[in-house]
This record gives sequence, C-alpha cells and structure tokens, in this order.
Amino acid sequence: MEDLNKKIYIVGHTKPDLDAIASAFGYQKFKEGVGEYTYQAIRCDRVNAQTEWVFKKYNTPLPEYIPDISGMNVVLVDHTFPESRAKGWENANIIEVIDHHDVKLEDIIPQSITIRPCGSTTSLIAQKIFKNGVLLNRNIASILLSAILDDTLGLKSPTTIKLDREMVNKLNEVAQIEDLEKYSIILFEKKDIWHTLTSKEIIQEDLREIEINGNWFSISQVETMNNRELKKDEIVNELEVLNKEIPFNLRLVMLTDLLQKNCILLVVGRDIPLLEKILNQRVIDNALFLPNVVSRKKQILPILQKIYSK
Ligand SMILES: [Mn+2]
Repeated sequence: MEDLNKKIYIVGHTKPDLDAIASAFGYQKFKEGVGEYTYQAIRCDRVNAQTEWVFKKYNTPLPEYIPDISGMNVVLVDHTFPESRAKGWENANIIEVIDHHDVKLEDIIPQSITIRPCGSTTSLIAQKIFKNGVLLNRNIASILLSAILDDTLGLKSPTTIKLDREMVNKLNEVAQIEDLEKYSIILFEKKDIWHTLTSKEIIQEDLREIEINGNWFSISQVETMNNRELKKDEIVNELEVLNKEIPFNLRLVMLTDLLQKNCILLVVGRDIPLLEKILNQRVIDNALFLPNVVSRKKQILPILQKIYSK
C-alpha cells in the first residue's frame, strides 16, 4: 500500500520537441485538474530554442530535468520506441503510454494506453482536459496550443485530423491568439536555427534509424523557413562519412520548407536506384526535390516501407 502516494513522472522522448515537453506538462495539469497531485512532468534532455521561448513567453518554468528514470513510476508521452526513451527506462515502472506515432510496445506492458494517429500528442491531452471539464488558464492554454500548431505545421501537415483543429479552436477560446497563421510562422522561426549548427549536428538533431527486414536506413528531419539556404554539399559529405563508418541501405535528410511546403531530400547509400525506381525520379547530386512533402511519418516512411517490405 505504501506505493499509493509514490510520485508518477510524465516524460517525453529524448531530443524533445515542443510536443514532447508540452504534452507532459499538459498531462500534469490535467491530473491536477481532476484532483490527482502525484503526477509530475519532467524532461530527460535539453530542450530546443523554440520550447524555451514558448515556456518563457507564457511565464511557465520548464519541467524539471531528470535524465535517468531508473526506479521511477513513469508515463511515456509522445513516444513508444525504445531508442527514444529516457535513460534507465529498462528499470522504470512504465504505467501508461500516450502517443500519436507508430507504436512499439512489445517490450513493455503499461496499465493504460492512449494511442491515436493525429497531429500531436498534445491534442490527445487537450481532449482529456476538455472531456473532463478541467479549466485552463491563459498561459497553459497558450503552451498547449503552441505545441499543436508546431507539431501539425500550423494545422497543415498531412498528419493533421479534425481533432487537432477542434483542440486548437477550443484552446484558443482561452489563449485568444489573434492570427494563428502568423503565430505559427513566429513559432517556426524560433526553431530555424540550422545556420548555427554543423552538418553533423544538423543530421543528428532529429534523426531516426529504422530497420525493416534486415535493411537499415536513417531519416533526419530538418524543418526550415527556407530550405535552399542550407549547405547541401556539406550535409551530403557528412552523410557519406557516416555511411563509411556504418553502411546503411539509405541515409536520408529531409530539408523541409515549412513555408513553401516542399522537401529537398538528400540521400546516400547503395539503394539509391531502388528509391529512384519507386519515385520515378532521378537522384541528381544526391538530392531529390519533392513538392508537397513535409511529413517523415506519413510521406517518406511509407515509401521506404514499400521498398523493403517485399
Ligand atoms: Mn509529437
């Protein structure tokens, strides 16, 4: 019985984006709103410049930094894959999972699972908040709203569903942000710090390494306000270096343009011909131009699944 009051920590993925931090924070606020005070949002990694800006703007301290979750009771938000979990997860008691991504749960058995494909985990948290009539102040509503706008690319990403739009509208009844489109662009600009990073850092900032039927590939996502400004040659060189160290079938970097809604896809690896065949497009200087492609999960990953599932 002594465990009844033991704290439960809510944690997003490593290398967190705003959705990972805000959904943990929002879930704590939800629990407090229904009278449960044993939940505490934490973060397991350093936050990005945009997340820092949002929490500061709305006078809210960031969740406490706790890099190792060994021995803790935890709720995982915005991720299920082991490679995205905080250090020490093998020795943590994972009691709940809330996520909007592809799911990998073979190795854990949470008591409660909320999984729904939608634009952001924060939308799932906001839905719980409104369903239970929990009241939010303006700062909290603004943080949650910002996270949904960021994760859905201003409600324009192909992952966006009706729920995301509904939650944005409901949150904005409290947040009262006048022009959501303009505000989204301000949010994206806070993330547009690529010119301060080396090519290696650009590749590693938001990197996923994936295996399908023994084939390995990686996809880095780089969301920019202008993807022509990035030094493509240097990034390709760095990809070649990485691929010499550990050869993958394909190593991809998506240079996504959030304003023009397109993607310059940089690619190295021995399976370039397979990619050219499926896209019916030539790779020139290790690059492909893909109009209307912005989502790793919905647009790039399915292409690779098609190549390697046979
Ligand atoms: Mn997310």
